[in-house]
Amino acid sequence: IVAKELVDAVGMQRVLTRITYEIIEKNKGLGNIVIVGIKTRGTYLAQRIAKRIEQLEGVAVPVGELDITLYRDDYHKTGTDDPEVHGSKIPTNITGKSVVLVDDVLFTGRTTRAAMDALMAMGRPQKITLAVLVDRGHRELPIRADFVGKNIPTALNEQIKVSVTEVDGSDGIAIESL
Ligand code: 3GP
Ligand code: 5GP
Ligand code: MG
Repeated sequence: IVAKELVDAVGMQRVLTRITYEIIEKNKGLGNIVIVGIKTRGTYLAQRIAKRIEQLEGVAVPVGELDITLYRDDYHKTGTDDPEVHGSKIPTNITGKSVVLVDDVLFTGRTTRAAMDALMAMGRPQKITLAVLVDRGHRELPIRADFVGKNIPTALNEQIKVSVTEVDGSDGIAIESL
């Protein structure tokens, strides 16, 4: 496996700060917003965005999480199986809210679709938007992100490695070719 660092810790911090400003701009007043991270790393990114919003705007934003995993663990092949929602912790009723979904990597779009299904089953959000740290392309559904950290075109045999301090001990984005 050959790994190449694309974004270092400082760069990742900048990207998250930019996404946070974009979310603030698109959600005037922030009173209606709920941030929902997709486990595992999306959860930590969601918490950081919420913390940054609080630092910048003085507004405490509710943060929730969805646990979505692939039905089978052969996730390097695309288009084989669909992700399933295994659990969720959403701190508030999302009906009427502007939900910002947060994930580390957007690939086929199937995880996002499963996340939207789960949210819709819980209530009727006024709006759902999507923030991702990396868009690696290869969509298989008509899904796009509203807030994108980095567009990183990949080959199917490449993989994006997202590290977050909370799980991996450091922040960064790397690309690995298998
Ligand atoms: P995450 O839970 O923090 O997103 O799916 C388990 C981990 O494997 C994911 O961590 C993700 O980083 C990594 N991973 C790498 N490639 C893939 C992929 O194609 N699909 C999925 N679901 N996870 C992948
Ligand atoms: P999708 O459902 O859009 O195909 O894939 C999105 C989910 O799979 C995300 O939660 C993401 O963590 C994971 N994923 C897909 N491709 C990659 C990748 O190259 N790197 C990492 N880190 N995660 C990936
Ligand atoms: Mg993920």
